[in-house]
Amino acid sequence: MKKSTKKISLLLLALCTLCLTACTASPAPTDETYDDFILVGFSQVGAESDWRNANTKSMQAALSEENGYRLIIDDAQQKQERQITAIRNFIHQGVDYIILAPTTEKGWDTVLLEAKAAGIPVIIVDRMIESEDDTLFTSWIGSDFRKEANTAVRWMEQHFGSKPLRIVHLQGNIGSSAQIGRTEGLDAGLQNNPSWQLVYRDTGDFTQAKGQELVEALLADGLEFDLIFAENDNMAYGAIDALKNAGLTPGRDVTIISFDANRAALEMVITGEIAYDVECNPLHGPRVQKIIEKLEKGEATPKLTFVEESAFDADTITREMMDSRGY
Ligand code: GZL
Repeated sequence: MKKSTKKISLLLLALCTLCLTACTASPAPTDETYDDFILVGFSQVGAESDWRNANTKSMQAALSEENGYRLIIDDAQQKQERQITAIRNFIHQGVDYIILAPTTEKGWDTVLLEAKAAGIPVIIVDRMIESEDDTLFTSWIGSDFRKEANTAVRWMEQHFGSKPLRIVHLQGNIGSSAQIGRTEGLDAGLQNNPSWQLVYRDTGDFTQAKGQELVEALLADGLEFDLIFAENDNMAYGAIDALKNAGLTPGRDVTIISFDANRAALEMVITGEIAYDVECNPLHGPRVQKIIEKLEKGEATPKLTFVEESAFDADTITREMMDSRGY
């Protein structure tokens, strides 16, 4: 597909900009045409976590005007219905590509069929969608969330073996691939380690505030537990604050396992507040840019691309590692 030579009518654009302005993370285009830009609409989950913000920044850096892109970002505030509206607006605006970071796995067929009918390629990033029809998206880039959880469970087995372990499980957004995969991994661990006991499970929506709220309530109820399995760093931060406010020492009184491996969290691995942090790489921008460049040349692109990920504990982490990662 040639670089977009579309002129977008100002009236239509002004209308779309009005309804997008309320919730876009970056200002929608104003009175310019896009003759020499590739126009990309990005429906982002929200701004719920450090991971998410790093993901957005990575997209903005790669799909920049200097690189020949005009990027419109819609922040869905973790609501699927806002993403569906945003995709319809992008179709109206006649974008060249749609990037979707889906809140949950189900419920995308109708709106992605509309994008397909409009001839707009869709690139899925981060989490996966569940659909019988894999022609609804051109490429997917993301993580293997089940593998991430298996890595965490393996570390727990090595460090706790058959010792009794009372586990509090803070889940992410229910129905998101990250939550599904990380929960499945812990469930397999519980199955294979009869001395481990799940004493509490609820969703903290991947946010620090909710993570703190849940753990504060558990402590107030006098629940006894040895380990918190937090499905992202921000919920782990909230849990750590709750433990400290209750006079407990994370890393000594309670073991914290987390996911994402943001820089702030790795600082807590160094201090021992977080015992083990499994990386979930948010830097999808350059990979999406490469896929669009291939599509612009009419070249084939990989359907699925899993990003490389590692994991960190106090014995393995170094400052050089932290400084080399970019988030
Ligand atoms: C994982 C991503 C999750 C992160 C959370 O790829 O979907 O969403 O683990 C983020 O921090 O909110």
